[in-house]
Amino acid sequence: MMVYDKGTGELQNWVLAEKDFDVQYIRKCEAVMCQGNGYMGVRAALDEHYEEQWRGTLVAGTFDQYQTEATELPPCADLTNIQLFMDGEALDLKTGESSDYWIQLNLKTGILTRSFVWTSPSGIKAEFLFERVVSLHDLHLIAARATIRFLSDCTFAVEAGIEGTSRIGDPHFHLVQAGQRGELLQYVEQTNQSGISFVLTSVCEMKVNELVQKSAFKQDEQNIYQCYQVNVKQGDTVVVEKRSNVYTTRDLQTQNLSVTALADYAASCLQGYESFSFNKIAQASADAWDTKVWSMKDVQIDTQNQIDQLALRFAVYHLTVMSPVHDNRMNIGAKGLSGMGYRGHSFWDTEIYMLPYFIFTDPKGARSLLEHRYHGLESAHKKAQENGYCGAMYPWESAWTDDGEVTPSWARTGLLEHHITADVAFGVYNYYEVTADEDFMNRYGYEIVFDTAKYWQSRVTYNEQKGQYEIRNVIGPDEYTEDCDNNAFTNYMAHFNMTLAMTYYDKLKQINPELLQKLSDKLGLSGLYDSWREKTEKLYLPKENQDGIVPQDDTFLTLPVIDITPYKQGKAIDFDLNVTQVSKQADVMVLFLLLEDLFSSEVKKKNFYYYEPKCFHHSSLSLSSYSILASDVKEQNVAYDLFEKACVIDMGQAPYSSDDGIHSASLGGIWQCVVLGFLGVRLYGGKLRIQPNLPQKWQKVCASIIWQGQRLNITATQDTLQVMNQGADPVEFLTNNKSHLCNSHSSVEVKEF
Ligand code: IFM
Repeated sequence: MMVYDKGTGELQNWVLAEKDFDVQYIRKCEAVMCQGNGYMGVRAALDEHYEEQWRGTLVAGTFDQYQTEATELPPCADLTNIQLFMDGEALDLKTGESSDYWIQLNLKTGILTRSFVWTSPSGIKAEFLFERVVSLHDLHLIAARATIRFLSDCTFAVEAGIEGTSRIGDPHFHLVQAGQRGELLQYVEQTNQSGISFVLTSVCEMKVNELVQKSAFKQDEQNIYQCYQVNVKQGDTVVVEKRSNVYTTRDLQTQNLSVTALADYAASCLQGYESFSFNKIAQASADAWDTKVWSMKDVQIDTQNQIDQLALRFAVYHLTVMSPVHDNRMNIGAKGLSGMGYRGHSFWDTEIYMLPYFIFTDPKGARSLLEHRYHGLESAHKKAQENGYCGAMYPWESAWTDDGEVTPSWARTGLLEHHITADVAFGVYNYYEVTADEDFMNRYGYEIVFDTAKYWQSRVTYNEQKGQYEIRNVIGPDEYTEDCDNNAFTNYMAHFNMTLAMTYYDKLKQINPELLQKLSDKLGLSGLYDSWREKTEKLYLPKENQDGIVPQDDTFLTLPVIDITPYKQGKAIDFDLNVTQVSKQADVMVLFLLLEDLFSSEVKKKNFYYYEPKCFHHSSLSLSSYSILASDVKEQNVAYDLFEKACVIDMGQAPYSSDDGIHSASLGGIWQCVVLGFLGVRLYGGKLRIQPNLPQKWQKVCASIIWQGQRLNITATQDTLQVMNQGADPVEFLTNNKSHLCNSHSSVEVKEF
């Protein structure tokens, strides 16, 4: 069973813990306690081996294709193993007797610890403490320490090294070389299809009562180890420290090095840490968590329900671990770097669910994610051409920038889920308005928006009878409704994309005609403006019907309605999801959130109560969207209830729910529920709006955001709002439809909203 918070005192609401060793939670723990730094994700696999484990270290961007399967992010050889033997018996918590078991992830420092007392089947007893850190200070570094205090005499042995055999998934690698390099172990392997070389280097040190021990080297076919064997007495303490690093030939900083030179470099970096104890490495990483993350991005909630605070920190922790924002050739996977689910691919999840967090807290990171989309334009052109369209049609699932569409062939989403192209353009708009980063727009943003708008004008089809343009044969966000016409979300977003292109076109004509000319020549924009105008004027945008309901698509509202309550309670689905008014996830709601001023509050509320009872929330993206919408229409209790449900998608009790990785979008969504929903921070008509709506159980929320380069500290209670501007320039914001000016280094208080 997951126990939520083990933290006390200053660490209260910082520690995610699991009591008892329970194999049915082993994989979920690996994912929810995954450590990392955006460069790599290291599942929290236990140091010793169990067949239930899915050990895995994933390095962002290192995709490979196995046979004809869709390309995926494969786990490299394992560096986390430390196997312990007492009188020849391997530490194995499934045997013997254990007590006082705890595994805990300290979100504040990023350190994973595990402690217990174990008595082997033959009666040897010891206390164990394992600690591990994946450094946020040096993105390539992993450090671990095992401390064993013996309560019996025995012969104690250790094997720790680099294992090619203990990982899951298809065979993606071949071994290039493995062996000793002075004191170090070094392992070089290469992906079979994409040819990426991984250089894994590791070193151990073992002390018995402070005395350093000598190790021996062992190798079997795909594994290399440092081994120790000593006789220990009751009361002795053994400390094993293991340091490892990971480099690949895809790394930006070392991309010009040959594999041999990279191996030399990796070895020298690890030797550079020779004088560094685990404590030093862990401290440097904890300091990085403090300066890069918590001192800037912690959202503090004064709540009757402490789990809310932990959930928020859990989300921010994972948003850090999962996001390769150090490299603009990479995007965030739907399971981050915490598991093999969705093969490491990126979806609309990035722009709609994770990007807002980066836009408001780490604009540089947000820019990197959008630059990744810029680098994907070639692939998007290819997809458009293959489908008979113009411009840039983004792949529904993407991996490496030039891999193109990587949705597995059995999934129809790759063929039909087209809204992602407009979602990317929306991401550009959102980023630009909040950051005012003109340099990004000049280099990348305008081009993305024009190119995607070029696609949409070729994608729409004219319905002679109705005298309107339509978008037929799509899957909208609700993936249970396959192949529909005029999905409201898709149509409105396509309209938004083309309108945005016209707005930017007009703007550039005035302020930067040279750039407009350059882009026009490059993209062939001539004549497109008229096409955008005609198509936006005549594109069918489904309006609310006489009951105030915006039809999700042309047929959804005509389908039979069924009560899905029994199915939500566990009844097996025994009807066709595609021809019933049921949805997998938020659809029309996302439209209301992104294009909020197109619909009245009354319409939003009616639609919320129409669609929510028909929604299974089978996608982890769904609950947060519904929660924010409920906040928007002032249904605070409902919003809070949905938020709480979103919080337990990964952190909750269900044993296998996150085995193949955490749910990235849901974690971005949790942050959004609080900051965009309850705190009411929004981009509204190009302005910053802050309209708090705290749940009853909350007394106060404090968050820090960056608006157009100025850092704002926002504090809201049930009836007051305080905005403190730490920046050098004044910031204007809207609350209660009134504009407030917050001068540099001063604060504004608003009462009664
Ligand atoms: O992008 C989502 C989609 O909306 C629902 N299925 C899972 C995908 C990845 O998270």
